Amino acid sequence: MSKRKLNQQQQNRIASKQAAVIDNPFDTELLRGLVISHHGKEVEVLLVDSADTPGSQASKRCHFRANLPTIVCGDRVLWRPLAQTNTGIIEGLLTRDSLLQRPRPYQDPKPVAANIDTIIITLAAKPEPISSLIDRFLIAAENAKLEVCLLLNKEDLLADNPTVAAELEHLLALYSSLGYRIFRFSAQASPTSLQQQEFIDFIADKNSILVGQSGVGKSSIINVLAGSNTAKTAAISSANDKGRHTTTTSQLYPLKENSIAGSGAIIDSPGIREFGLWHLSPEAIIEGLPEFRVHADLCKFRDCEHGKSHGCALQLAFEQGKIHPSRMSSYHHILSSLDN
Ligand SMILES: Nc1nc2c(ncn2[C@@H]2O[C@H](COP(=O)(O)OP(=O)(O)OP(=O)(O)O)[C@@H](O)[C@H]2O)c(=O)[nH]1
Ligand SMILES: [Mg+2]
Ligand SMILES: [Zn+2]
Repeated sequence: MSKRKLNQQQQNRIASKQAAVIDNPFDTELLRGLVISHHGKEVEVLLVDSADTPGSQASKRCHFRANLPTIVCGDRVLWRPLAQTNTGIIEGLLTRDSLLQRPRPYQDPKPVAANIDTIIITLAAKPEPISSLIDRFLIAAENAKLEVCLLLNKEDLLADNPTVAAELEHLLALYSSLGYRIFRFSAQASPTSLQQQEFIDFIADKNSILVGQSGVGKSSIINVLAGSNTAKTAAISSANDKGRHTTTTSQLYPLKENSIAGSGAIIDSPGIREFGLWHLSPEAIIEGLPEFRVHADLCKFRDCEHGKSHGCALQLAFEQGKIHPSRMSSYHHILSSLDN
C-alpha cells in the first residue's frame, strides 16, 4: 500500500476517526488482536481476550484500512472478521506505548515493532561481535527511552575457546561498568542452567525484542523460550563465520503460561550488520552515551565535536582513561556518518 505524505490536519482527522472506532462500544463485531508479523499487504493477527494478553493460539491473516499508519508486529488492533474469505480487516490501531524504528538514509525511519519495553542486544563468540553496532543499538535505545540489556548467547562455546572467551569478558565488563545488565544464555544447553533462568525470569512479563547480527542465535533462543521449534534457524557459514540472514521478517511469539517464561511476548528480528543513526543530532548521540554526558556538559567550547581540540573536556576525560577507546571510536565514527 503506498504511503501518502499526510499533513497534520489529515493526520488529526484519521486519528479522530480511529478513536471513534475504538470508542464505539456498540460495534460488537470488532475484535481485539495483536499483530504478530507483517507480510506485505497483510498482517498475521493473534486473537486477544483481554486488553493485552494473547488468548488462544489462533491467528488470522488481515488486510488493513489504507488510512492506518504502517502496522507492525506488537501492534494492538481492532479488526473485523470477513466470513467469506476467512480473513479479516483491521479497522483501528490502539495507542502505542512505544515504537521501535530503523533509520534509513534519505527516507523516513522504518517502523519495526510496537509496544516494546525492552531491547535485548544479542551477541555470541561466533559471529564475532561488532562493538560499534552494540553502541549504535544502545544509543538508539537510550534515545527512545527503552530498557536495554546485553545477552551473550552460545555460552557453551566459551570453554573450548579461552582466548575468545577472554576478549568477550573484556567487552562485557565494559558494558557492565557502564550500567547495562548482562545475561548469559545457551540455546543448546539443557536442562536450564541458573544463569539461563535469570534471563528467563527477566523477560517473563515483558514485551521484548531480540536484535543483533545474523547467526548469533536469536531464533534458536526463541525456540527455547517459546517451547517450540517454530522459528527457522540455520548454521552460520563455515567459510567466514557469518550468519545467513535466515530470519527475514520480525515475528512476535507470546510467552504463554505453558512455556518456560511467563505471559509476555518476545519478538525475533532479522539479523543486521549496520544500524544507522541518521535521525539523531550530535547532542542526541552524546545523550545516548551515558558516560560522555557529564564531560560534554563541562566542555567550554560551543558546538564542540569533542575531537582533538586542546582544552576539550571530553578529550581530556578520554586522555585520563575515563572513557574507553572503543566507545570514543564509535562516537567519532557515528559523528562522521551523520555528516555524510
Ligand atoms: N553452540 C551453539 N550454537 C548455537 C546456539 N544458539 C544458536 N546456535 C547455532 O547458531 C546458528 C545460527 O542460529 P540462528 O538462531 O539461526 O541465528 P539468528 O540470530 O536467528 O540468525 P538470523 O536469523 O540470520 O539473524 C544455528 O546453527 C544454531 O544452531 C548456542 O547457544 N550454542
Ligand atoms: Mg533468526
Ligand atoms: Zn569538547
